[in-house]
Amino acid sequence: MQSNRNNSLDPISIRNWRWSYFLDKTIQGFSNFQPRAYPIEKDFLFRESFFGSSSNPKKVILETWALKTEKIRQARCACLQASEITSIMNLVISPFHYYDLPFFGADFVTLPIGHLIALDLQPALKGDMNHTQYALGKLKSMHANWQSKLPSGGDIPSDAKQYFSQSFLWSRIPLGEEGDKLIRQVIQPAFDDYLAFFFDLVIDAKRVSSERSSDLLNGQRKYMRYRAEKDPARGMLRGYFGDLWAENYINNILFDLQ
Ligand code: DBV
Repeated sequence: MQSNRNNSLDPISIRNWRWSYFLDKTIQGFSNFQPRAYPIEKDFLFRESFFGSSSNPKKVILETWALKTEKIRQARCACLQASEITSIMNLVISPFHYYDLPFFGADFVTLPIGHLIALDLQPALKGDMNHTQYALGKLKSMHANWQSKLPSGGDIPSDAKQYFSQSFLWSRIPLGEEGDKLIRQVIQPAFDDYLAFFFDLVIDAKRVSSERSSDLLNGQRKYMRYRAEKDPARGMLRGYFGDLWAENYINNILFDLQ
């Protein structure tokens, strides 16, 4: 199927993609920040493939939305729908390193086993109090409120812990009506809270010294390298779209600051 997506700001058109509410809110939020398209080749803006048995092939579609602004180096969203169940939104907003800002990360994943929800303002410099103070106060109480209404996400890889703040909203939710209700009544307002809080940080952010910028750049690169190396979707992306394309997508589009 031919794609009508020519640049990264063109709307996503995946039928029955379950996470459209969240991307719509993100697009709305950025409309006040003079967004510009982010340079992405057509081959990564839209990709379609088939999997399963040849007698009953199932379709998988992946579309990439992205933008940049004065203070945001790259905001990008990998939007994937495979057949009826598997539906993924992987959103990362990366500020320029000359602003003392965290990443905004949302990994919303629906698989036949259930929904996985990872939402956080992720530190570029976890050990630096000046950098991580954003995760205290208001964000911490937001986290306490919403996390208390959700089942826990369970353990995460120990070497991943350094890339999450103490306000990391993490949950594994069952499929079905109960799960849909939790997404509507908890995940949607939680996302709105976290995103609004992030945009407030962006509005207030002032350029930092070149010395501070290089510390932040090192921290950002370490985060991007970790995520590119340990991407939990690597196997899935390789299975659907081939090793070469998947590695290109992960290293040169999704986590392109290494
Ligand atoms: N995760 C990605 C990208 C995805 C994606 C680019 C395009 O970084 C999907 C898709 N995440 C995805 C899938 C799974 C997870 C799991 C398909 C399920 C894998 C499976 O169970 O088979 C947050 N995502 C996870 C997990 C975490 C996150 C903690 C569970 C642990 C795991 O399976 O590794 N955000 C994600 C993450 C980091 C982050 C791993 C690391 C710093 O910032």
